[in-house]
Amino acid sequence: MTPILHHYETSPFAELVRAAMGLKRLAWHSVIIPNIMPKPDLVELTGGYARTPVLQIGADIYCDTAAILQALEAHSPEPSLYPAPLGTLHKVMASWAGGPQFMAHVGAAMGPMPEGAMPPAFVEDRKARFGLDVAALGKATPHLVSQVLTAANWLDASLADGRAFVGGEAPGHADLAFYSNIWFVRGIPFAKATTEAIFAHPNLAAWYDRVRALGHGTRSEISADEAIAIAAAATPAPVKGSIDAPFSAGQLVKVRTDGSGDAPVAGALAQLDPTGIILKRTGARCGEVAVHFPRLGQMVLPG
Ligand SMILES: N[C@@H](CCC(=O)N[C@@H](CS)C(=O)NCC(=O)O)C(=O)O
Repeated sequence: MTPILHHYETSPFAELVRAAMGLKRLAWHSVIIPNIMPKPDLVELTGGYARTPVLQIGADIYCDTAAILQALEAHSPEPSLYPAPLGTLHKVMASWAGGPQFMAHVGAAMGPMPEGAMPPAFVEDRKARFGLDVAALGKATPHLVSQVLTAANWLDASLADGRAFVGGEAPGHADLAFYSNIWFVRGIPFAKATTEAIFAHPNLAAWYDRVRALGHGTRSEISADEAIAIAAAATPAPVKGSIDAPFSAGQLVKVRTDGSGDAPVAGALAQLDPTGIILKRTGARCGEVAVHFPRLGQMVLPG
């Protein structure tokens, strides 16, 4: 079944997944979603999760890049996103890149934007959902740039022994996570000074070109309605994992991103173990779907 990515062009986490499609040389369908709320077609599939990106394989819906990359790895194991010798350590590095370093890169890139450069509706959305304070961001920018340049220095030093990628000769999840942060800064003209400071690191600059050369695989556009029809016609894949105590199979729970005001997703528990969370739920248009989350960073609440 062809993977479907629900995304928009300027999202760094979406770029991470597009690059994963390139690494695996996959053919995939693209559904463009709004970059602000509301997102009714996306929420029809997820049950509430509204971040970007979301992956769909038939009636299985994957929220968060951690769950998405794991799904792509299972869908198409070679070449691996977790090559030796780092293997699963790629996830550890990607969670740092996608956590504190993501905030630093986005802040460093957007902080220098003059007032009015961001559309008012975008500013309002990010204020309501993530507490964006444009004036405070402007003041924090020098600090955030220092965090970005520390990561750039570490990455450059890691590559100084001549390795092609973070873990050696083969690219993996960590490369994509570092790359997508830098890709975002590089795409904002107001952040030119920071971009130049990042790319002044020669090992990093050559590595960036190697990751970019992975491409995005073979992309073809479909509509949100078509994606929802594909979910309605499909059945969720069999669940392989187990359920950790004190929860039980079929129990109604809510899953919410830890530390966020994001809407929770309600459903019947089908899996809850260190490899991930799966809820079964039914949407009016998509029918029964299995919604997948990573275990790290998600809170599971009874009822
Ligand atoms: N931990 C999530 C983070 C996703 C995330 O925060 N994405 C940003 C865009 S890059 C987002 O959802 N912004 C709000 C939106 O797109 O509506 C992941 O790894 O996928």
